[in-house]
Amino acid sequence: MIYEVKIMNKDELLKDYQEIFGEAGKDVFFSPGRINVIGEHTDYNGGHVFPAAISLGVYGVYGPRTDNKVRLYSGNVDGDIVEFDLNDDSVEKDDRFWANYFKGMITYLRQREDGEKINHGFNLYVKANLPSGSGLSSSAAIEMLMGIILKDEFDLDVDRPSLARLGQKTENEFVGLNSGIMDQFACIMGKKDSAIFLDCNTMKYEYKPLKLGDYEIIIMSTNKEHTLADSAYNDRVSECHNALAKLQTKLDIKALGELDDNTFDEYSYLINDETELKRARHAVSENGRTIRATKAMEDNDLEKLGRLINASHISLHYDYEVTGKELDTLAEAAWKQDGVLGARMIGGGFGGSAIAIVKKDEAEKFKQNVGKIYRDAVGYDASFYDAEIVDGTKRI
Ligand code: GAF
Repeated sequence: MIYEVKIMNKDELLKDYQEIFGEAGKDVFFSPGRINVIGEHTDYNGGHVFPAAISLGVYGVYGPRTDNKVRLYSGNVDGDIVEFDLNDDSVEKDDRFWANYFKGMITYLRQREDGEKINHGFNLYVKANLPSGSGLSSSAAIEMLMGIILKDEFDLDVDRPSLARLGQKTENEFVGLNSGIMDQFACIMGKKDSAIFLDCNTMKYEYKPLKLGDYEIIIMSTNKEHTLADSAYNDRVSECHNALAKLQTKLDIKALGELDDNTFDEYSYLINDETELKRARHAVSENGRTIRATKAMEDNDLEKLGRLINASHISLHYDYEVTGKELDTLAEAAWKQDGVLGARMIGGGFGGSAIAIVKKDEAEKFKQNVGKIYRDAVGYDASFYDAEIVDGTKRI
């Protein structure tokens, strides 16, 4: 299955809003999903990441209300309007779980110093061209959509990195996923045709133009949702924290991301648990690869970039054990095709998506060949997207 990315039209979205809420909407916003060139499961380990915002994401149409009700309607989920009071910070436990990403952001923004500026309710129509559970950060896109809408409409004094932090807090404390900062940061700080080289230890970042010459990035979705992987994700976070605590008995470090491969090697004897050792080894080696890959791209050494991307997948398979049959099938099929520099899984893993860097004139053949190998091995279709690299969450 090969998907055209459907860029939605503002008038169409305003018309939908009018039909749902029976009045005219005020403003329209777009919040992108993300890919990650390299640097997986490094963010919560204080390492580097290299993500970019994409033209697949979530649209939102906002309209103010005079009461305290928040009324949400999703154009992608079958169901009624989700309604709650602005002051209600309870966590939904029903099938409208997606509403929690909005609720978390509202709750935490209202708790800030100028939070009382959010003094009336609103209607919000959301429509995504990004499939949920595709590993392209639909949840972070929603959180940042809500963040920018509240900042703009209520004139809040909050900067974009702080909104990213509140999105992470929503995941960690409201939803229960102990994720890092990468997804929210990529969605809200994205820049057209650039990736963000972010040090998650210091939060220093630099935009690097994605200079791929004759090559392009193809997104490959397994069409296997990764939502059930939340507990396995949290296990990985704890295993890394345990490994870090063991290293801290001899090393003065705050995060695994502070270690290079050699120092890790010398002190790895302290990690007396095989699983924790493998997890930490991935976190440290992936951080090194991310720094080297970014440099390789700056130096126009695309073949080296591709090899490091492949090595990332291998490490995520053997040491981090988050790939699975679907993602391995896509990466391994991609590696065998003509004109491919590199391919790997992205995001949390266990399903979701992978990327490949492919020569533009081989792209169509690539999708046909990899699509067939995947269908034969897995029994259903993968999807391929040609997304563009775009700016972060904004009013359109
Ligand atoms: C998920 C998380 F939300 C991110 O914080 C990051 O850890 C990623 O998995 C793995 O790199 O997308």
